Amino acid sequence: MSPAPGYDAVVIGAGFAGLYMVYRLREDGFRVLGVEAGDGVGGTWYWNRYPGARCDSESMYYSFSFLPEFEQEWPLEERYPTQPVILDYLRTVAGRLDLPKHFVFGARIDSVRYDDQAGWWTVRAGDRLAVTARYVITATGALSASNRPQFPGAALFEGEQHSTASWPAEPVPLAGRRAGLIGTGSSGVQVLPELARQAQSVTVFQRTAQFVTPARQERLDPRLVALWKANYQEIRRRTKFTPGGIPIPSPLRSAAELSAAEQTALCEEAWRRGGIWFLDGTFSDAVTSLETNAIVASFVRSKISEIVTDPVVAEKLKPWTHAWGTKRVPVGSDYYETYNRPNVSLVDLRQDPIEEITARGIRTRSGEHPLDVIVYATGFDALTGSIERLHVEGRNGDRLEDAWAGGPRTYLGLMVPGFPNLFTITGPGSPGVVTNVPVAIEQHVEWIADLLGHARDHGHKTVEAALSAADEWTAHVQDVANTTLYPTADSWYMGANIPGKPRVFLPYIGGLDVYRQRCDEIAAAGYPGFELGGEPAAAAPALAVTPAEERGAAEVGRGA
Ligand code: NA7
Repeated sequence: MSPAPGYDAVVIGAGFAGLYMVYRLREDGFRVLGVEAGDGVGGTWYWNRYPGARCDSESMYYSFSFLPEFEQEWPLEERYPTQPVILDYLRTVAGRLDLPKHFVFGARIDSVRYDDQAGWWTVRAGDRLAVTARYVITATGALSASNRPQFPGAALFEGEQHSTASWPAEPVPLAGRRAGLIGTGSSGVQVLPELARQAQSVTVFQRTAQFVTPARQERLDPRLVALWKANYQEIRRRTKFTPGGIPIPSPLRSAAELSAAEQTALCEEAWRRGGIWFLDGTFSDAVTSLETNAIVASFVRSKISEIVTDPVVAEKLKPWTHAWGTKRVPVGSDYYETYNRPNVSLVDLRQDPIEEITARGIRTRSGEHPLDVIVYATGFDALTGSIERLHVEGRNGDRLEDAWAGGPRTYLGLMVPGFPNLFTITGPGSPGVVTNVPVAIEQHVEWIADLLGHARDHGHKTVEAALSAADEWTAHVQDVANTTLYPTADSWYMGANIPGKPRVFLPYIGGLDVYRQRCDEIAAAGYPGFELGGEPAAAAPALAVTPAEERGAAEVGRGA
């Protein structure tokens, strides 16, 4: 018998992607181990448990589509699901599918190495776990490697410091305390109103003003939910063939086709409906035409003036540094309104930058702001960070960080040349983060599982992206982005939020529908652009395990 790795596949992460990948591969008869850094399932929704955390996608779309019976049972109560609701959903799904027993929890992977001779990977989490597997699938989330800027003096601060991206499980006491909030992206926009409600005062340290869209959170009408559930399968079917994973009609007309009064009426109506209706529902050319973009931007600025009573604060909140939509647009509840509270103040870091953190607070150029709690809502090393932090070494010991030093190069966002049998769900070059993410995840998972089934059926031991295919796809990702205004902004889409990160457009914005079709065509044609083959050559230990892993492996039943 030829030597075999311990598992067919190791899946890293237990969010939407990891749970479904483990489930699907097990259904297909593969021996799979899931590994997760957190103590439980949930991924993003496990870590981002700050007050006010919720999803920007509406409840009826933000779930798995492969559980038709369960989706009838699961209650849909609010327009946008909150973090506790989504975490409960994922825990319930995991429990129903009996998935936790196939995971090792509390194990943060810090080394993923390919053995050229054996043709398999060794995956380690410190001294907690070491396993071998033919395939490694990263389900680590595109927005999970958090970015916490190191301000001078931070270690001296005598109060508490927390990141929204790894918020404590227990509530952080805020009553009677002075909070400082750094960052006004989606997380900062969500947490601010909650901080303001609970804390004695909040000082917001804003580096870039944002175009925030009102969420219009509300209880869902049970009659609407019933209608929804009666038609769920058809809605799901349609959802799969939309660019963004949400079946709302795309605007057909450019701003130029409308009179000024019609433009304003359209913006007003989209603003009234909130959320996706404003993000994707105004003009067909909102992120491709500078003129149209200026109309939308100017409309949002006018709303800021209407809502924020202090004109000086309103001016500071108006974005002028980037085109509307080119940085991820936060969807907020009472965000601008919160600046009308007497306990909220705003520091514009472009005028008054942070110089240091002191024992008592944050010192900006104009003076010290005394604080008891500092909240960092400073974002993520998006798309590449969570994969690079695994310290992946592929063929010949080549490091992924080196392969991506000039920017990530992938085929379909799913594979990297030189890293055989490694798959990256929602990796750079995937449309994931510019869609309703679970819909993209399901596409990726199903497509990867089909490819692994194909490889097994045809006796292939390795699957690898061809260099030429990856180069072509990577160039295509940039070409599509360059037809829009997106690359003009300093955004995490461009890697601009991380000092030293190469400036390339990271996600694929050609649309999930177009992407899906391309993937389907590739599968139907026998996977051109992928090299299939490579019989593993030499003997290697069947399973490399540390004592801790023996316990872990016993816990998970070795995926059998
Ligand atoms: P974002 O959207 O990257 O926002 C991070 C915020 O933190 C943003 O306002 C940044 O300003 C600010 N930031 C980052 N570094 C600093 C430093 N050094 N000093 C001051 N301010 C800083 O992350 P979120 O967590 O809000 O949202 C991420 C995604 O998660 C979101 O888009 C959804 O898809 C879910 P900047 O704009 O870079 O000037």
